Amino acid sequence: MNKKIYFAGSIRGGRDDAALYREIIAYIQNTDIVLTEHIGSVKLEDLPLERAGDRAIYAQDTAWLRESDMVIAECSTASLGVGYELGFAEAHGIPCHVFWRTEQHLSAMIAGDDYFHLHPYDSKEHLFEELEKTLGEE
Ligand code: 6K6
Repeated sequence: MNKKIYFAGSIRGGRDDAALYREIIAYIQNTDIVLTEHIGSVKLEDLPLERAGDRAIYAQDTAWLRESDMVIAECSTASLGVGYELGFAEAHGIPCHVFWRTEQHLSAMIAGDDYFHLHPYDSKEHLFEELEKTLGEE
């Protein structure tokens, strides 16, 4: 309960799954704190961090990563930023849970790294079941 969760999802990698990110964020917020609620936002250009520029985004996100208890990444839409965040979190010893739809191809650099807890899913119901178990674990 009340863990600080860094939710990671694609932004410049593509926003096709933005609505799914919003649902995942809302689900996590039933029990825990999401540091990165903006990942589900609709209009990125309206948000203060995007206007602040890339250095400010990097500084804020790495600070949030350092203070997080767990990273939950939705990787169905490939994203350089999410891959970087997972590597950063591993280097800092933060538990990382990676979710992706089985019809997508997860990068071998994530799928082949035993540090990551992998959660392939084939339906939304399956995704939320896995998420519930994950949030109850630590
Ligand atoms: C505001 C609302 C949504 O986006 C913004 C401004 N841009 C970013 N703000 C915060 N974090 C960002 C932003 N752009 C990328 N990131 C971080 O990288 C997020 O934590 C995502 O998990 C990840 C996405 O990377 P790309 O390569 O898909 O952009």
